[in-house]
Amino acid sequence: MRSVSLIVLILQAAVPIFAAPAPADTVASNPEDALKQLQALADAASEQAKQDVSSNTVAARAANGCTLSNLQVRREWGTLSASEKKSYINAVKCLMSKPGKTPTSMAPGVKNRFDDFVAVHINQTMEIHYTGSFLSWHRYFTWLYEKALQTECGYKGTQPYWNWGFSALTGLESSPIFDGSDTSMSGNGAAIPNQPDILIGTNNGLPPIVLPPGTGGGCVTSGPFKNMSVNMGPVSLSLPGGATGSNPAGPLAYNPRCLKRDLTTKINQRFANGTAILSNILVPKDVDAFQMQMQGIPGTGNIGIHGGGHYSMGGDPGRDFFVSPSDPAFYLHHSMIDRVWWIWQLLSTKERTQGPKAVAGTRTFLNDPPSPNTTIDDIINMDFLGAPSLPIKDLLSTTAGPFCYIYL
Ligand SMILES: *[C@@H]1O[C@H](CO)[C@@H](O)[C@H](O)[C@H]1NC(C)=O
Ligand SMILES: *[C@@H]1O[C@H](CO)[C@@H](O)[C@H](O)[C@H]1NC(C)=O
Ligand SMILES: *[C@@H]1O[C@H](CO)[C@@H](O)[C@H](O)[C@H]1NC(C)=O
Ligand SMILES: *[C@@H]1O[C@H](CO)[C@@H](O)[C@H](O)[C@H]1NC(C)=O
Ligand SMILES: [Cu+2]
Repeated sequence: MRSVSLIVLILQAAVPIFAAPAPADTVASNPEDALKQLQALADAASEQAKQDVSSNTVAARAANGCTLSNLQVRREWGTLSASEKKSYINAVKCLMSKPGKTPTSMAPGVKNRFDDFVAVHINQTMEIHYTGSFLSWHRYFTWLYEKALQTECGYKGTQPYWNWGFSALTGLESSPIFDGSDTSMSGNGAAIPNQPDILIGTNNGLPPIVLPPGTGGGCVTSGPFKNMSVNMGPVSLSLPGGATGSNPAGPLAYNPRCLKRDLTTKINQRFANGTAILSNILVPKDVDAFQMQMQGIPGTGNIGIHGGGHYSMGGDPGRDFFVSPSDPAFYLHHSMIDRVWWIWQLLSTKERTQGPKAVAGTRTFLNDPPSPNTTIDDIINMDFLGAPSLPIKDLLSTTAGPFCYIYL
């Protein structure tokens, strides 16, 4: 094995035609090597998706008009130009300035169009995490957000993603997403010294997971979103020391406060480094194992790449399972979650994007209370977002159903 891969390496170095390496199927333990492997897998997924679109094998199924010429390409935040980043930021601010569609009687805390998305997520949290709909629900949600930016705020680009593997190497504070510059999604919160550890999972009878505090903790002080108002929640906010915060007036009540962050590079490095991402793609062989590894298997002490991204942003609402989309960086995180799923799916396109094996799990959070298994015919309903309710089977391919996009 070793000598074969050595020969492959030498060939790659010497002969340009071998420049795109066939993705190896062992997980590199060095995060930088793993990130290269991950990119090779993403490149292969792009090629596969383009072939599917041009031969219409997937698009024909939904007859959705997805072609190579209208295929949208989502890119990593750090690869966007300054003006592309600013267009995205301005579109998000535009969404925050438009009226919401959710009736005030249903959610008094919705003050703008951005908040519509927060409210739907809060309202459905227990049916969309650790359930069979987790991946497809968040794919549809992130896409609807991208569409709102494009159609309601004139945004010409696509939804960017945050590759956590890069920020694990540089540290969050100096990453292009969180460096606090006017081309970032805003930076850290004001530093609160001597914060105690964060304890999570204290109420499920398993040993709690102890996470270190970050370098911020207070209100965000820099960048485009330093003045934004978080309007709903908290609902289930992990606070330093193991306490949980919630608004007694209710999850959808109006409770304006600053956006807080507590950037915690150690959490990013421990749970969402290049190796962790690659392992989530190469190790699980079915969707049940895939989505459990991603969200963290209770009792293992691992919060997965999904939890790793959320908890490394920290703060309020970053550490609130329900209210997390009220931090605008949420959508860059979930776009990466979707990209990981997309890469995994295209390793075995047919089984993983259609048919009963493409979903697993039940309709309730870790099946508590017990509920029926999720099926591909289950309907995803976005309440007041004004989007059609769709069966999961329409949300399994990024180039079928309502979708027509790939990732770089
Ligand atoms: C919350 O969910 C319930 C049950 O599905 C629904 O009737 C209600 O309209 C939802 N409210 C919001 C604000 O999304
Ligand atoms: C942002 O907040 C500061 C401090 O509260 C305030 O002085 C400033 O006017 C606000 N700026 C905007 C654009 O809302
Ligand atoms: C990368 O993540 C994995 C999985 O969480 C972890 O076991 C490993 O220690 C991490 N590697 C580094 C260098 O932090
Ligand atoms: C639900 O899914 C589990 C795990 O795949 C399976 O063992 C079980 O038989 C399914 N239950 C029903 C009622 O189909
Ligand atoms: Cu979520």
